[in-house]
Amino acid sequence: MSGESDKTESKVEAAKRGSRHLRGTIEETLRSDAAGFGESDGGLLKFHGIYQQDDRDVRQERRKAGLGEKTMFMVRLAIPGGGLSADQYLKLDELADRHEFQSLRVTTRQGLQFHGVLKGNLKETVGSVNKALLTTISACGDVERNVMTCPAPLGDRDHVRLHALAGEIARDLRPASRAYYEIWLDEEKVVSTENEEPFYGEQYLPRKFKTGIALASDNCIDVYSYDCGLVGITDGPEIRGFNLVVAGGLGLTHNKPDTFAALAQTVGFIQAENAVQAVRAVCSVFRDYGNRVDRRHARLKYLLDQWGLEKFREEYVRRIPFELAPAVELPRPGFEDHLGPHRQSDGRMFYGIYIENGRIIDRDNCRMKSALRTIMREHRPRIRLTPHQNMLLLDLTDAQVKGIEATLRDHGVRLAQELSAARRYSMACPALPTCGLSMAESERIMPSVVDRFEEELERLGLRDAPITLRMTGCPNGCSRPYTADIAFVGRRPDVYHVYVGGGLPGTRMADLYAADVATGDIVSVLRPLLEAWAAWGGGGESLGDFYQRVVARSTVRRTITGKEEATGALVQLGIERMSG
Ligand code: SRM
Repeated sequence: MSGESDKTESKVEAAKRGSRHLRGTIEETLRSDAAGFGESDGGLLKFHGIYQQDDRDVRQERRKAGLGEKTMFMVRLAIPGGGLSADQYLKLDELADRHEFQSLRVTTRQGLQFHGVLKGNLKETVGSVNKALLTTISACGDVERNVMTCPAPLGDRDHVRLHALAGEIARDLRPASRAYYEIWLDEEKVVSTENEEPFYGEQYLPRKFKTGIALASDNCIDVYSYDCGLVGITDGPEIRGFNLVVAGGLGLTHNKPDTFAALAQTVGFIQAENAVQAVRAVCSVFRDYGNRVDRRHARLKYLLDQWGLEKFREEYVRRIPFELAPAVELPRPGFEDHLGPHRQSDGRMFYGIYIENGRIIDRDNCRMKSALRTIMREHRPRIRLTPHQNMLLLDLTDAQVKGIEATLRDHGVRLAQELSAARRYSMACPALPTCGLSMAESERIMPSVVDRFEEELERLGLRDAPITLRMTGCPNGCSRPYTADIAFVGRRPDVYHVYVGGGLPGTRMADLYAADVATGDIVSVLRPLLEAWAAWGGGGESLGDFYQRVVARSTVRRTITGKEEATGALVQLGIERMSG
């Protein structure tokens, strides 16, 4: 299927092919005394929603003591559209206490993660997740990942349809192999594994494949960052159809210019009833033509780069039994984080809680985990996790909203509507100590970086000006840094590349603004730009828009009466050199 010869396929491809549809020797290793899994089973575990990691905080110390790594696991749930019930949440909350990190973490794709799961607890954890009618299957691995959609429960037909569709796509592209159920849920073993995966085949996809569904008016899911996106076009309360966008992706490798982040491109318009088939067909092009030799290039964006949009469209059209119409022209989308209190169209309320970097944990000054547990027990709301690592509670009365706010305050949790824009829109990936790819801190230092920005923005009168700050510990793009107004991307311990010029609507890539900046200099390196933004834009436009309009487009020298000082400041401070 890959179109590549066996001689050149990557090691991961060989491991998948020899795995009997994701079984490998996972079951044997689980039963053994081994601390962890070997390389090829480690790769297969990802399809089951499990990453083998080690505690990097103690890595050196253990090495010096002649000990091996402290092996532990991250377990990720795939939750289409981020929807779960209060009972399900309470079960997960309880499970989290059994693991080293005693936390739950909302991910940037509306999933949830446990960190610090020990090998001996893996089976019980996965089993308990399934008992709660949730799953970890295909949360990771070379398959369709968690399908995202706007979490807002406005009660309108269009939003209901989006959530139903996210579930349908997830089910349609879930691996068919029974391996997961045999290993984790003790189901009877199938007699023959031949032809067990009619869609994926024995090698699955060349790498991960991500899908998101947005409405044209609100890109809160960052739809242009994924392999496949459906942008909903409404006709009154109904979704008429979708613009199909393909081949976005944010991962790149420092100093390897042949790797890049890219926004998805628009292929055409499809009728709503064809949406599941439309996504499946995009996925099948990737399955059949994606790179299986070099995993660094194994994303749909590299295939599109090689083919061009026309060739992709021709191949795509050959695979679909429905019409691909010309795309509908769309204005720039809006962005809503949906936090705070909102009225649903059925008259009830929903309420968005800000969770700093998605980490649900009890700390001295903010007992988020206890607050949420209390709220779930008392109010039993439906839940939607958001693509910005936050949580919405649905179907509430006005009195319940008041009660929820009181509980949050009692536990030291700040309400979203009281936060600065900089904090409310910020995101960071987990990075150290769990992520094996991380080169620098992210989640652990982001709160203090935001503190410093808040001070600076307050000083400039920009406290509520629209700005999104994102941080990652490496260039893989997990908190979607390249679509942010400002992003810090880890290079090595305490050093980051600084990117500027994206924005919340998610339709633009940021530029590399300053390379190799020490953590301590992160604010000072941006101060001239922030000052110019305050003087020129007055914070009325987002920082990214200001940067694109004034700085990147080389309009620095444009003289606007009364703004010469700011112009001078920009030129003087070297911002001019970034133009063009
Ligand atoms: Fe990611 C790998 C965490 C969203 C691009 N990502 C990883 C791993 C699993 C590290 C590893 O492979 O060993 C990280 C685990 C850290 C930990 O300790 O938990 C990790 N990624 C995350 C999460 C948890 C970040 C977060 O702050 O929430 C997100 C989980 C989402 C989910 O529920 O599925 C997460 N990762 C993303 C996104 C953003 C998105 O999809 O919305 C991206 C950029 C979009 C894209 O895919 O292009 C992203 N993660 C990557 C990549 C780069 C892929 C590439 O094309 O090169 C890697 C590296 C890899 O896969 O080899 C990666």
